[in-house]
Amino acid sequence: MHKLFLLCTLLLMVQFVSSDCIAAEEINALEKMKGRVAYSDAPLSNSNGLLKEYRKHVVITASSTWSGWPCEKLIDEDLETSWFSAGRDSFAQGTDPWIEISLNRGETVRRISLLGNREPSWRYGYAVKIGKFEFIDKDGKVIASKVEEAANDAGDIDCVLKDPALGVFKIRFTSTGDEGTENPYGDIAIGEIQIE
Ligand SMILES: [Ca+2]
Repeated sequence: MHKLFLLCTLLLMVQFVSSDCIAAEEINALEKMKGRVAYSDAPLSNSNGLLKEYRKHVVITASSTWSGWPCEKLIDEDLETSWFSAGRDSFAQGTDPWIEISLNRGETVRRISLLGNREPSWRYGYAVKIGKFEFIDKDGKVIASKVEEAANDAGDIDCVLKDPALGVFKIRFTSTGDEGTENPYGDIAIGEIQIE
Protein backbone atom coordinates (compact mmCIF):
# COMPACT_ATOMS: atom_id res chain seq x y z
CA MET A 1 0.00 0.00 0.00
CA HIS A 2 2.81 2.39 0.95
CA LYS A 3 4.70 1.60 -2.31
CA LEU A 4 1.55 2.17 -4.36
CA PHE A 5 1.11 5.63 -2.76
CA LEU A 6 4.75 6.46 -3.52
CA LEU A 7 4.36 5.37 -7.15
CA CYS A 8 1.25 7.54 -7.61
CA THR A 9 3.04 10.56 -6.11
CA LEU A 10 6.00 10.06 -8.47
CA LEU A 11 3.70 9.78 -11.50
CA LEU A 12 1.95 13.03 -10.53
CA MET A 13 5.31 14.83 -10.14
CA VAL A 14 6.48 13.64 -13.59
CA GLN A 15 3.25 14.94 -15.12
CA PHE A 16 3.70 18.41 -13.52
CA VAL A 17 7.33 18.69 -14.66
CA SER A 18 6.35 17.67 -18.22
CA SER A 19 3.62 20.35 -18.27
CA ASP A 20 6.13 23.03 -17.29
CA CYS A 21 8.55 21.91 -20.03
CA ILE A 22 5.82 21.98 -22.66
CA ALA A 23 4.74 25.48 -21.55
CA ALA A 24 8.35 26.79 -21.82
CA GLU A 25 8.75 25.21 -25.27
CA GLU A 26 5.51 26.79 -26.46
CA ILE A 27 6.66 30.25 -25.26
CA ASN A 28 10.03 29.85 -27.02
CA ALA A 29 8.29 28.69 -30.20
CA LEU A 30 6.06 31.80 -30.09
CA GLU A 31 9.10 34.06 -29.63
CA LYS A 32 10.86 32.35 -32.56
CA MET A 33 7.80 32.89 -34.73
CA LYS A 34 8.15 36.58 -33.95
CA GLY A 35 11.76 36.34 -35.15
CA ARG A 36 13.35 37.14 -31.83
CA VAL A 37 14.51 35.52 -28.64
CA ALA A 38 12.95 36.40 -25.30
CA TYR A 39 15.22 38.73 -23.31
CA SER A 40 16.29 38.20 -19.74
CA ASP A 41 16.59 41.90 -19.03
CA ALA A 42 16.21 42.82 -15.38
CA PRO A 43 18.34 45.99 -15.12
CA LEU A 44 21.38 46.15 -12.87
CA SER A 45 21.15 47.72 -9.41
CA ASN A 46 23.73 50.52 -9.53
CA SER A 47 22.81 53.33 -7.06
CA ASN A 48 24.08 55.89 -9.63
CA GLY A 49 25.04 58.13 -6.71
CA LEU A 50 27.82 59.94 -8.58
CA LEU A 51 25.80 60.89 -11.65
CA LYS A 52 22.77 61.89 -9.58
CA GLU A 53 24.97 64.40 -7.74
CA TYR A 54 27.09 65.68 -10.66
CA ARG A 55 24.87 65.16 -13.70
CA LYS A 56 25.04 68.85 -14.69
CA HIS A 57 28.86 68.77 -14.87
CA VAL A 58 29.09 65.58 -16.93
CA VAL A 59 29.77 65.71 -20.67
CA ILE A 60 29.49 62.62 -22.83
CA THR A 61 31.04 62.19 -26.24
CA ALA A 62 31.07 59.22 -28.60
CA SER A 63 32.85 57.89 -31.66
CA SER A 64 29.70 58.76 -33.62
CA THR A 65 26.01 59.45 -33.12
CA TRP A 66 22.88 58.65 -35.11
CA SER A 67 21.03 61.92 -35.72
CA GLY A 68 18.19 62.19 -33.19
CA TRP A 69 19.73 59.71 -30.73
CA PRO A 70 22.47 61.83 -29.05
CA CYS A 71 24.75 61.03 -26.10
CA GLU A 72 22.40 62.91 -23.75
CA LYS A 73 20.06 59.93 -23.94
CA LEU A 74 22.69 57.98 -21.99
CA ILE A 75 22.03 60.02 -18.83
CA ASP A 76 18.37 61.07 -19.11
CA GLU A 77 17.32 58.48 -16.50
CA ASP A 78 14.99 56.87 -19.03
CA LEU A 79 15.72 53.21 -19.75
CA GLU A 80 13.67 53.34 -22.95
CA THR A 81 15.75 56.06 -24.66
CA SER A 82 19.17 55.20 -26.11
CA TRP A 83 22.25 56.62 -27.73
CA PHE A 84 22.77 55.02 -31.15
CA SER A 85 26.06 55.09 -33.03
CA ALA A 86 26.09 56.16 -36.68
CA GLY A 87 25.51 53.54 -39.37
CA ARG A 88 28.21 50.87 -39.56
CA ASP A 89 29.99 52.18 -36.45
CA SER A 90 30.16 48.91 -34.53
CA PHE A 91 32.87 46.43 -33.67
CA ALA A 92 31.06 43.83 -35.73
CA GLN A 93 31.36 46.15 -38.78
CA GLY A 94 35.09 46.65 -38.21
CA THR A 95 35.31 49.88 -36.16
CA ASP A 96 36.13 50.54 -32.48
CA PRO A 97 33.06 52.45 -31.27
CA TRP A 98 33.43 54.23 -27.94
CA ILE A 99 31.68 56.52 -25.51
CA GLU A 100 33.53 58.78 -23.09
CA ILE A 101 32.15 60.28 -19.89
CA SER A 102 33.98 63.44 -18.78
CA LEU A 103 33.37 64.12 -15.09
CA ASN A 104 35.34 67.39 -15.34
CA ARG A 105 36.67 66.96 -11.81
CA GLY A 106 38.58 64.27 -9.96
CA GLU A 107 36.17 61.70 -8.56
CA THR A 108 36.42 58.40 -6.74
CA VAL A 109 34.72 55.74 -8.85
CA ARG A 110 34.01 52.19 -7.74
CA ARG A 111 31.45 51.05 -10.28
CA ILE A 112 30.03 51.91 -13.70
CA SER A 113 27.11 50.13 -15.28
CA LEU A 114 25.91 50.36 -18.87
CA LEU A 115 22.23 49.54 -19.24
CA GLY A 116 21.49 48.07 -22.65
CA ASN A 117 19.19 49.45 -25.31
CA ARG A 118 15.48 49.04 -24.50
CA GLU A 119 13.92 51.42 -27.04
CA PRO A 120 10.59 49.76 -27.86
CA SER A 121 10.77 50.49 -31.61
CA TRP A 122 14.41 49.40 -32.06
CA ARG A 123 14.78 46.86 -29.32
CA TYR A 124 16.65 43.95 -30.87
CA GLY A 125 19.97 43.59 -32.64
CA TYR A 126 21.85 46.64 -31.29
CA ALA A 127 23.36 45.37 -28.02
CA VAL A 128 27.00 45.61 -26.99
CA LYS A 129 28.08 42.26 -25.57
CA ILE A 130 31.62 42.92 -24.38
CA GLY A 131 33.86 45.95 -23.95
CA LYS A 132 36.74 47.68 -22.24
CA PHE A 133 36.37 50.28 -19.49
CA GLU A 134 39.26 52.71 -18.95
CA PHE A 135 39.47 55.09 -16.00
CA ILE A 136 41.53 58.17 -16.87
CA ASP A 137 43.12 60.80 -14.61
CA LYS A 138 43.54 64.56 -15.18
CA ASP A 139 46.74 64.01 -17.21
CA GLY A 140 45.07 61.57 -19.57
CA LYS A 141 46.75 58.55 -17.99
CA VAL A 142 44.77 55.30 -17.73
CA ILE A 143 44.80 54.46 -14.00
CA ALA A 144 42.52 51.42 -14.16
CA SER A 145 41.19 49.22 -16.95
CA LYS A 146 38.84 46.29 -17.11
CA VAL A 147 37.12 44.18 -19.79
CA GLU A 148 33.59 43.08 -18.97
CA GLU A 149 30.90 41.02 -20.69
CA ALA A 150 27.17 41.68 -20.76
CA ALA A 151 25.29 40.18 -17.85
CA ASN A 152 22.18 39.47 -19.90
CA ASP A 153 20.69 39.50 -23.40
CA ALA A 154 19.71 43.17 -23.12
CA GLY A 155 23.40 44.12 -23.03
CA ASP A 156 23.69 45.37 -19.44
CA ILE A 157 27.42 45.53 -18.64
CA ASP A 158 28.62 45.97 -15.07
CA CYS A 159 32.16 47.03 -14.13
CA VAL A 160 32.99 46.91 -10.44
CA LEU A 161 36.52 47.84 -9.35
CA LYS A 162 38.03 45.83 -6.51
CA ASP A 163 39.79 48.99 -5.33
CA PRO A 164 37.97 52.24 -6.15
CA ALA A 165 39.82 54.43 -8.69
CA LEU A 166 40.82 57.82 -7.25
CA GLY A 167 41.01 61.11 -9.16
CA VAL A 168 39.02 59.88 -12.17
CA PHE A 169 38.36 62.65 -14.71
CA LYS A 170 37.12 60.51 -17.57
CA ILE A 171 35.78 57.02 -18.18
CA ARG A 172 35.99 55.58 -21.67
CA PHE A 173 34.13 52.49 -22.84
CA THR A 174 35.06 50.77 -26.11
CA SER A 175 32.97 48.01 -27.66
CA THR A 176 34.96 44.88 -28.43
CA GLY A 177 31.97 42.72 -29.30
CA ASP A 178 28.47 43.74 -30.39
CA GLU A 179 25.41 43.05 -32.53
CA GLY A 180 26.43 45.41 -35.32
CA THR A 181 25.75 42.72 -37.92
CA GLU A 182 22.33 41.84 -36.48
CA ASN A 183 20.44 44.94 -37.62
CA PRO A 184 20.09 46.54 -41.07
CA TYR A 185 22.13 49.68 -40.19
CA GLY A 186 25.29 48.23 -38.64
CA ASP A 187 25.04 50.40 -35.53
CA ILE A 188 24.89 49.80 -31.78
CA ALA A 189 22.93 51.33 -28.91
CA ILE A 190 23.17 51.80 -25.14
CA GLY A 191 20.30 52.97 -22.92
CA GLU A 192 21.80 54.45 -19.75
CA ILE A 193 25.04 54.92 -17.86
CA GLN A 194 25.13 54.69 -14.08
CA ILE A 195 28.17 55.49 -11.92
CA GLU A 196 28.80 55.16 -8.20
CA1 LIG B 1 18.24 56.78 -21.62
